[in-house]
Amino acid sequence: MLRIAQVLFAFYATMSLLAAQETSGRFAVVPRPAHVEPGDDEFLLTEDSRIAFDGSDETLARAAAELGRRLRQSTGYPLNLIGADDANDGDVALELIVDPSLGDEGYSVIITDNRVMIGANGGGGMLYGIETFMQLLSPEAYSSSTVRKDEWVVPTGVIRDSPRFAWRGMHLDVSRHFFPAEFIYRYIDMLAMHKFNVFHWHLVDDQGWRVEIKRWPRLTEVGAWRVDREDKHWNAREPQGEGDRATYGGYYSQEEIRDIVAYAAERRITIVPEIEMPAHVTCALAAYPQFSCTGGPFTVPPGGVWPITDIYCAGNDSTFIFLEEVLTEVMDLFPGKYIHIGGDEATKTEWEICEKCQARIKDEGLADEAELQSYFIRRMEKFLVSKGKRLIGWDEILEGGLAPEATVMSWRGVAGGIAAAREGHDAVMTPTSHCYFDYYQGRQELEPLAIGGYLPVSKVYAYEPVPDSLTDDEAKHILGAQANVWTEYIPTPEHVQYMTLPRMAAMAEVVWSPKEGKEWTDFARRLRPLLHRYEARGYDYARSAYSVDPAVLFDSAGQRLVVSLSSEMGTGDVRYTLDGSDPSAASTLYRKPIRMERTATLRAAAFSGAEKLSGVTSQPVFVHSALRKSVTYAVRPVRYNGGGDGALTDGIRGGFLHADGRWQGMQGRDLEATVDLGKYVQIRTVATTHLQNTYSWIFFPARVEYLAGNDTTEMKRVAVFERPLTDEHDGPSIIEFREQFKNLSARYIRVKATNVAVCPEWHLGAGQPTWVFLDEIVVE
Ligand code: TNX
Repeated sequence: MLRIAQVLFAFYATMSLLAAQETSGRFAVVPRPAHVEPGDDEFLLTEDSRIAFDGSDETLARAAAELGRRLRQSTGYPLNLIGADDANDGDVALELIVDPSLGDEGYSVIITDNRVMIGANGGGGMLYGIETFMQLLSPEAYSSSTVRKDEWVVPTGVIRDSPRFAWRGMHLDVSRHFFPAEFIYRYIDMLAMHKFNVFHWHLVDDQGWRVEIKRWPRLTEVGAWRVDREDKHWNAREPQGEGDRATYGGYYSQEEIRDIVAYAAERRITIVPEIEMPAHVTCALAAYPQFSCTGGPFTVPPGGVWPITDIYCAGNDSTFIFLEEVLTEVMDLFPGKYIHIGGDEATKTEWEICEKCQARIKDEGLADEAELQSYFIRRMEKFLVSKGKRLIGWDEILEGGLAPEATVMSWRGVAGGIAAAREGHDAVMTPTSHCYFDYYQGRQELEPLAIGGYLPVSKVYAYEPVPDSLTDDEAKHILGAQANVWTEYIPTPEHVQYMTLPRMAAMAEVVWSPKEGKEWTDFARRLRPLLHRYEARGYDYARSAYSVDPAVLFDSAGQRLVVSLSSEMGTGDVRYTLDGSDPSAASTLYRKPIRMERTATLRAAAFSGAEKLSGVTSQPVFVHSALRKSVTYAVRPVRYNGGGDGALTDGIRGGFLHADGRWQGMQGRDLEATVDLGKYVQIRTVATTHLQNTYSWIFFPARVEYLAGNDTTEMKRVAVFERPLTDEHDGPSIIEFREQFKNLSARYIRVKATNVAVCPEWHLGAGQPTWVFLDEIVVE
């Protein structure tokens, strides 16, 4: 205690004011610490460095062992453990201090030119202090094999740090795809590295039951296995048929779970298990159909199920006895305070016609099925509370009235969290808009198939968990935030890492670091060494934040299209080509917006020296006669009308993402657009593009016609294209129609795209209206 105070005094006295104003200066710690005072000297960790601590304290002994283990691994130095009083120049000292302002999880790291001191009130803070110290070394400190160096340089300075929120969560869905126990350990390491303290383990969903329950063995014997349709798109997987063997899946034994829980606890991570109810449980009903309203039979679905109508029967008392027995074993495995009971997305059509459910509604004086769900959750809460636990559930548990002590996880936006906090309930924020790591993190054409959406790392970073509309008292109920990793489209551990890193780092900063001083460019700068730490650990991670985003703009002064290039990271050299070739380290360096003189495809990537940091972004730009000419529609598109009225003649075509803000789409009817070229001109070519993505009910047009004329009332058909209807699902694909003319002059060009009109027999939406899409009418 005394020693730290003395050093601190000396240190502050010599520190320059300028350095103090710097936020994170020479330190590249993620999440950003609350207070950083950079020095201007360095400490050298060498072969002679030792770890000093008071050996009679068990917390310190454990922390010292952990720090020693980690440092030995990468440096190869002996790092002997010594008593606190033997500490000398060049050593790293761990000390328990008494500093209420740091709380249970806070710590300080003080580095002078001859000593490192990590101080905390207890074990939690000490672990975080060690993690921070590790990040002050070069990234190879995270390597599991020895990196030979004579010395490891650590910048001097003082860090005092404690977290902003108590709930710093990461979730993982192991039902949609199962990941073996060894990956769960790795995932916990990833969380620990980012100072998360909650692992929300989504153990149950329709597609697989993943936790061994001894009293109800068929939950895993049957419920953990499904027919293997991994070769098909998630939403195009046929249910298990007669004679199909359910071979795909897996589960965690109770023994494995106990070991994982202990491993997490050593890293100060509490596991919150999620046992879904009353919906998202087809796997449980496949094992025990007696707990459904209909009695089944059911099979474990190998892919998407929507809507979810096969749910637990709420009228049957044995359902509750079953669930209580399941939860009893779950509570025995997971010592944490919270049990997550799901509660989301229950379609209650079976309850509406189930005699037992209706009898329950009557007997309990409930108004409707929404209140029956509320009854269900309250009943489970009573049970959990009687065992000293707390219930947490998705925001649907607000419907029909919230159980008395429940905590709400707000996912459908933030309204659920706000409502809960106003009612005096705790809430954890996890809105899809900022927290869904199953969404795309970069340009779709450069990313592996994902569920949809767009959540780049900078948007995660921008998230603020406490809504403005809450009073200070209400805001106290916002425990923190969490990112969710749903795995419908994430089949492997490597892919989980790719989807979570580095977005997890941004979320870590949202929940750990102070709101003040948040700045994207500062984070982006600290992200680079973090990515090198990922490499040292052997983690797969996404470089999507480096990829180049083009913005095509019309320069009205110069009357031409210009393209400006940027990336989220804003670092690295952007290089590009206009001849269709792949950019290399020798290609033109981007300095200022590029003027487009003619139709070309701009291809760009980020480089650091000779190393290519990103994928190649392709942006075709069309410089043609209809550019910026006015367009009128027979019926104006409404929902998909990206770019407004000028979008069909803005020089840019829509891409694979139907909601990319470029496409014009029409549902259930044809799309007809007419371009006014302004004067009578000779026309050599007309071309249009169209999108198909049957999963989103978008089909290529059945027929496309081009008409030309000098007057909109008298137009002549000049080209026709027919397109057979696809007889199977087709993900995002784009088709171009193009017609060349020898002798055509006109002022108006009309494009008529005939909609398929209704989804075919084989489609989930059979008989429902389809979309037809069109972008850029190119006229040359
Ligand atoms: C909604 S979030 C779900 C999950 C899906 C997820 C996909 C929530 C409570 N329910 O079942 O996996 O969307 O993004």
